Amino acid sequence: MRLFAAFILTFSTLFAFADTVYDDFQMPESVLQGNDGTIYISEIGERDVDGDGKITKIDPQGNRTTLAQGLYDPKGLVLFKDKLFVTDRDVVIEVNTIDGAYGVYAGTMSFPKSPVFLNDIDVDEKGNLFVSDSGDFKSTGFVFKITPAGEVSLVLEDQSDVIKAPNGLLVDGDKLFILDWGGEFFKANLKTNKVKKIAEGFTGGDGIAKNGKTFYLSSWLEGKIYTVDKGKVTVIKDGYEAAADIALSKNKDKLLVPDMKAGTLTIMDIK
Ligand SMILES: [Ca+2]
Ligand SMILES: [Ca+2]
Repeated sequence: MRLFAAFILTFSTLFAFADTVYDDFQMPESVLQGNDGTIYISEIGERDVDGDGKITKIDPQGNRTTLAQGLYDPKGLVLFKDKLFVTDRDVVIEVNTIDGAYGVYAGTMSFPKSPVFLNDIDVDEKGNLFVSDSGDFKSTGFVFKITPAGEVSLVLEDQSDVIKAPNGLLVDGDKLFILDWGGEFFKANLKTNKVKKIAEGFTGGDGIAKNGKTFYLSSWLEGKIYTVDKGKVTVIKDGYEAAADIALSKNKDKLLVPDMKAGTLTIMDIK
């Protein structure tokens, strides 16, 4: 597995357009890269099985280690001040990025509605976390906000007939971008609670990344990566088995794509 990654790394150095592929992950759902270059990956293990979920990290030299293990079905990841926040089924956990020690940050009982399928997570500049609950993946989803004091509330509650099964989240100031599993991509204003549909057709929508005005969206069901640029939708990559929650690299020149069914992490050149 290391040899394989090393070979692909060498290969991609020779041919700048080739992707770097790491394999042998157990249902990778989400990925991000910290400012020091470390890549973090959540691995579900077997779905609905407790204890086999973990967070793996790849250091800038390409060394792969387990940061935290014994989780349930970890999914969305976000870093805030060297703490890694992770959705894990019906709780949000906080992981120390140095030693991997973790604990529950927002427990099931602190949510105003019982969480069903906590999925993506993002953070604003003040440290407020936004967490999607995809519910039954049809119409029972919600978005929660968790303040730095640990208070959990529902956001956009009056838009629950519009936002049905939120998966990908991306917060940018007062704006919250939401990719719904049903395929719609929304921009919500967190001050006015107004929601606008930007684009649609991303059936099985999963992750959102943003670089300037360009959005990158993944479809888990279609195995595709899209860009949305001023409303123009383009497929930039196809053929994944299940493209999950994507992220931009720290230099914003690469897109990190976990393929949950293939068990791979692809680092794709987007320059
Ligand atoms: Ca599991
Ligand atoms: Ca997701």
